[in-house]
Amino acid sequence: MTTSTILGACPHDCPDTCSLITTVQDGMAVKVRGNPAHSHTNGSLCTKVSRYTERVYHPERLLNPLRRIGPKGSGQFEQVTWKEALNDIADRLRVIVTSDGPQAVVPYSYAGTMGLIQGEAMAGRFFNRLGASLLDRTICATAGGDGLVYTLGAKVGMRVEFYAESRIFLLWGTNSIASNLHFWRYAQQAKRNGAKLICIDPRRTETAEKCDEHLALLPGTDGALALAIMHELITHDWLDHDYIACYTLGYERLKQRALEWPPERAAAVCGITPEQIRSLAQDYGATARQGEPVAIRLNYGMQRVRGGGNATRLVSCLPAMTGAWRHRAGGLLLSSSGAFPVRSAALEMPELRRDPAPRTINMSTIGDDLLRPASAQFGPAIQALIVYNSNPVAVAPQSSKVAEGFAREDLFTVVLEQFQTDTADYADYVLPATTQLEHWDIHRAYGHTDVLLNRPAIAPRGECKPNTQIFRELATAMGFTDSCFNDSDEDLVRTAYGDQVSFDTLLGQGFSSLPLPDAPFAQGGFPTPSGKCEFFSQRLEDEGQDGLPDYLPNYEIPGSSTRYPLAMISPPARNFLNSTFVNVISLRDIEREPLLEMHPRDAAERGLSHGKLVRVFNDRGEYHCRLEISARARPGVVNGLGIWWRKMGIDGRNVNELTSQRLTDLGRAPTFYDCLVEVEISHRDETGPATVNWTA
Ligand SMILES: Nc1nc2c(c(=O)[nH]1)N[C@H]1C(S)=C(S)[C@@H](COP(=O)(O)OP(=O)(O)OC[C@H]3O[C@@H](n4cnc5c(=O)[nH]c(N)nc54)[C@H](O)[C@@H]3O)O[C@H]1N2
Ligand SMILES: Nc1nc2c(c(=O)[nH]1)N[C@H]1C(S)=C(S)[C@@H](COP(=O)(O)OP(=O)(O)OC[C@H]3O[C@@H](n4cnc5c(=O)[nH]c(N)nc54)[C@H](O)[C@@H]3O)O[C@H]1N2
Ligand SMILES: [Mo]
Repeated sequence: MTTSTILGACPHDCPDTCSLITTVQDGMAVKVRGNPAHSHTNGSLCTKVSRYTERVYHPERLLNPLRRIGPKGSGQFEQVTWKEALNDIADRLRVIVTSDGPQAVVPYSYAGTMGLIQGEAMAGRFFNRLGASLLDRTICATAGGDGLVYTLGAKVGMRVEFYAESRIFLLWGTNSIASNLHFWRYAQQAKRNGAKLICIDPRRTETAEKCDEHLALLPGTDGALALAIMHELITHDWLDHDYIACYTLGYERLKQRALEWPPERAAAVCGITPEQIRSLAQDYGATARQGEPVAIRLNYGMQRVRGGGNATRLVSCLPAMTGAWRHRAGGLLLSSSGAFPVRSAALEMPELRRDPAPRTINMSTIGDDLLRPASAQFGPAIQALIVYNSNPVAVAPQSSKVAEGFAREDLFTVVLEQFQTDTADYADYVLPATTQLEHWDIHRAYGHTDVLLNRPAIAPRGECKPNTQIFRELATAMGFTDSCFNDSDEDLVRTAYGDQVSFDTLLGQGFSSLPLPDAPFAQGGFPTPSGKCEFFSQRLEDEGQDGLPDYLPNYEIPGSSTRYPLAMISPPARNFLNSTFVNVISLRDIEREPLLEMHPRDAAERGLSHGKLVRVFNDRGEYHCRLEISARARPGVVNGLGIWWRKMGIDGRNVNELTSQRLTDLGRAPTFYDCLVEVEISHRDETGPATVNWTA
């Protein structure tokens, strides 16, 4: 028996990007564990990824190319050879390019793997060479990301390890224990050192429970809360006047706006008490005024609403007002991804593109866009869709439209996948893709600042190929002879950072820390046009927007509708990663089945009892799931934890049946948590596919 260990990187869309050690015996991966030498991973993995081998050797892994034989969406396929599949796909694409132009072909991908190589490297080259439409990858983070860029200048912030030294610690729109587990260790260290932890989240999450305080505000009201905190900072003079004068822009104007937001006004909007706001502002402001470090961990949960970009701008003004940035344990972090010097153009080669100004399709409105006819404004109707690293039929908003679009008989759809997902069910061809244990990759992170290398631990299963190889072979089948399609995955891995990161270090220990200052903005130096923290943004003003950040109410304001009196949010279930892992039986057993959490008062008003099947509905659609009467839900807000595969839902649908395709103020992102619904008893019979014994 031969045993070896291989260093890798967790590929999943999570801030933690853990360093993995895979044990291989006689060519089989038998165990995946966290690397103790990597400080952020600290030798432990989440429940999901510690079961990674269950996913890799899952009996339902796709191992051969498949061609559709039944109606779209029916999931009926026959096995074909790679040669047949690739030649036929190339023929079909050529016909579409000839008749409608290359922009009728659309790539659709997100972060099924966060690897730079199996992500947009060879795929980018292929679509650039083809001249396909561009994809605006907005589904997760662009509202907050743009908010940050307009205020701080980039997606950068505090170093995560220094949170352990902060005194006041705000966990804002983040369920760290579920979705950023390795960060929670720093929060616990801070707490042991005497820090106060305050959670700002409509849901009483496992994280909120463990904090010293929890403000359960209404979804989409964070901007109002931030303005009221500013009001208190100003009226109590908990400000760092020197920092404001030297390193910020637009303070006087922002001050005028903030003074319009006394705690009473914000409390009425947020659905909390003025005392809660005063106390929060005092904890944050007075502690900062004493020269102690105060830190904010912001996460993407608070920017999935109409005003998500502006709310992010407002929150990210706070550390500059208080001078929190002076300390390495003070400031804010939403995402660290801007710190990584990735050579995207060298990977994706936009110069292969002949048309310099192609159209862009927004992935968040794929439902409407698939149903749009050709027009002068839109360009050609979408005729072909090539999906990889994503499961849009389950994860994109307003999924009835998405499924209707995917069901178009005249749409040619290719899906590169590891599993027969909801999206794969609609494919004309399903191409089997390797997992992280079977291919090379290199990573950046958004919750720390280390580069990670992933080496293949085992040979590809069955006939699976890495995404890169599939696009290489598709390029050959299309007759593209450019030499860039000959680059191996190892070549690409070395290209990603060039000589900015030592490859020997990566090969030796699996990771390499970026050389960064401890306190990046202690003396200003923000990567904005002015070099200052921009409370006022001339760039936004020039684009016709409000140069000052403001509170923008939701499209669907909680409590504003008598027909749909409940606001619904749909944050992640702890044991799934978006819609990934839903088919891993041991994890699904923990999450049981799709459910909706509701406050006891809202349940009583509707005569609903625990464990009943309910119908959740609005004008966009309906969805049936199990009711969980729970103290995790605040009055007026229901929580539909996601993201289940539709076909595992009780009625073959999931929570995105109810979400809308309306976009955020900045970043053109979806508004998943800006959604009103009503709930009533369901009269469906209870024998749906995912139904389990509720009392078990
Ligand atoms: N286990 C697990 N981990 C994950 C994921 C997963 O699906 N499962 N998803 C990954 C992905 S894709 C991402 S983008 C990251 C970040 O994942 P996100 O889920 O975006 O972020 P979280 O940080 O968990 O924040 C979600 C929290 O925000 C709260 N929230 C909802 N609306 C509001 C609001 O209006 N205001 C405030 N203040 N809070 C609100 C929710 O109740 C929830 O507790 O996590 C990643 N990690
Ligand atoms: N209602 C609601 N909807 C949401 C959210 C929410 O909070 N509420 N969250 C949103 C967010 S934050 C995000 S990021 C999106 C996530 O949406 P997606 O990025 O689509 O994420 P997943 O659902 O995990 O699907 C990723 C797919 O990629 C596949 N995959 C993984 N690795 C590889 C690979 O190497 N090659 C190939 N070919 N395939 C691979 C996996 O098998 C999986 O099916 O969902 C969004 N949708
Ligand atoms: Mo995400």
